[in-house]
Amino acid sequence: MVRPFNYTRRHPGRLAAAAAAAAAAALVLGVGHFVAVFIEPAASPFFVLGATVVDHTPKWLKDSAIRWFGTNDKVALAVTMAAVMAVAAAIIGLVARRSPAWAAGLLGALGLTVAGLALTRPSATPLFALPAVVGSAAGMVALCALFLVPVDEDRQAGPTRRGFLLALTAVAAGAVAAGAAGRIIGARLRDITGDRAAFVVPRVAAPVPPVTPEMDRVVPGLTRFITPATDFYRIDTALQLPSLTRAQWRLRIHGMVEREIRLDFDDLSNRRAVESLITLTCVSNEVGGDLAGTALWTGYRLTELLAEAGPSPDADMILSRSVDGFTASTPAAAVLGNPDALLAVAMNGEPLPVAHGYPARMIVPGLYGYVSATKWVVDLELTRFDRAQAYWTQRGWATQAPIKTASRIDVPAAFAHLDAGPVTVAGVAWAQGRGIAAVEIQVDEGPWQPTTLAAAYSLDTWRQWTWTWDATPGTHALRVRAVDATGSVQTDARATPFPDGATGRHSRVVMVR
Ligand SMILES: Nc1nc2c(c(=O)[nH]1)N[C@H]1C(S)=C(S)[C@@H](COP(=O)(O)O)O[C@H]1N2
Ligand SMILES: [Mo]
Repeated sequence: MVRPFNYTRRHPGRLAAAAAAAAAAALVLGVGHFVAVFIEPAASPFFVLGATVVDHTPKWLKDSAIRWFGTNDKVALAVTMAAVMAVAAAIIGLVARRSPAWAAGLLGALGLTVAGLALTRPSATPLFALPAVVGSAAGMVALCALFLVPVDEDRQAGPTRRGFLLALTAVAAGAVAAGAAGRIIGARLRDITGDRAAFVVPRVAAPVPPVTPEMDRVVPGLTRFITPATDFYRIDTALQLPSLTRAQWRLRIHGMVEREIRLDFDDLSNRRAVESLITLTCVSNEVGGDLAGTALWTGYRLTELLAEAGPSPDADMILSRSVDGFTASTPAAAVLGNPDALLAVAMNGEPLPVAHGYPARMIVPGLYGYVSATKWVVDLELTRFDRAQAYWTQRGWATQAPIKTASRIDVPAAFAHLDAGPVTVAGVAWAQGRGIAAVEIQVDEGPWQPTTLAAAYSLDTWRQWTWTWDATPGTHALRVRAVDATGSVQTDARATPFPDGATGRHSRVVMVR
């Protein structure tokens, strides 16, 4: 007997079919991740999908993600993606029970879509499509192998449950092995810890004044004046941290300039290094939130670097770009007139941590990070606000984004149980560029009372405040407000972070017995 097609279909249950399709989909990602190691990590289908989601997440959702998950918004993304993939796999699995060919076609189409998305990534080359293409081919083969069994005419061997389980295990194991191999090899190929460790932070001719104990009170629970790099908040769109060695790094300054210039890291070391102490703040910070930190930044004055290129007076924006495609639009005036605006290479005396921009980032006092603090910066373009937009401003966030006056209660903790009598209430307040003149506190609906301010370091840094409260039994609300050095009282009008920073007064409820 001659059969036109000497394969027969397996008929796994619905759940088993979904599991098989999930394994095939995992193989697409695993093999794709492996192939991407030899091209560029950003080309991994895994990161392509994640980055596409991140780039298209509406602003309200991005904000909620930060609110709900804090800096763990990337974990939230991974969980969401896994859920979406599980649904897609279930659909493919159900199709495969009827037609393995159609299911393979569906998987292939999804794979090609990812390949197409890969080509739209900011740093994409044509090779970026390859990981998804190779991964999908592997996934399609696996899917067919899971749902079709060759028929052995002589031995009359048909599909068995055991055979299916073996195939399923093999595909899943293959997916994990390929992904893990990709991770390990990738980590080896792109390990920059050595490069970072070998970097000697440049010495500055004129160190900034030291932080004195009057500026940095030590009170349990109160934020210290300088934020250690390990505690410093991290916000960025990077799913995979860029790994850029100093030797690979270049900075191009171009656009509306007299002469385009390109600097490498050695060029920097011939220039004068300076330092400044600056409180950096994220626009996504909620009232009372902790997306702010103060560090000593060492680097090179942006005014001096830009002067070498000769910026046109018509340029009102500096569009900075990171190696992973993130962009920020900084008002040129905020940089050109400010000697503390830096191309920073060190944080608190150490090379920048990779998560904070190694080997170089921007720091501009007084502006929220999304318009000023590009990490892994490789490109500065002098341009105009009527010609260009940046990552977040394209998504509706404000183009002018000076940091708003804010104050926060660090201690006591929310809903703390306290004993009646003297209680230390303390926190920090900031109004970069203006400075903090006073911080006041209100208990329930009582009068606003002055707190004791720690000594000011500069207008661009936050200030600690402390207050001793004679707590009386009952449930009380403590509320804080700051007055900036221009005399403006921090508003109690509630505003969301979108589009230019949250406002409102931080309050905490405590129980006194
Ligand atoms: N390359 C890059 N730089 C970036 C971002 C980013 O997503 N990518 N986010 C910006 C934002 S929104 C903020 S608040 C600061 C945070 O800097 P940090 O992570 O060092 O605290 O980095 C800015 N620089
Ligand atoms: Mo931010």
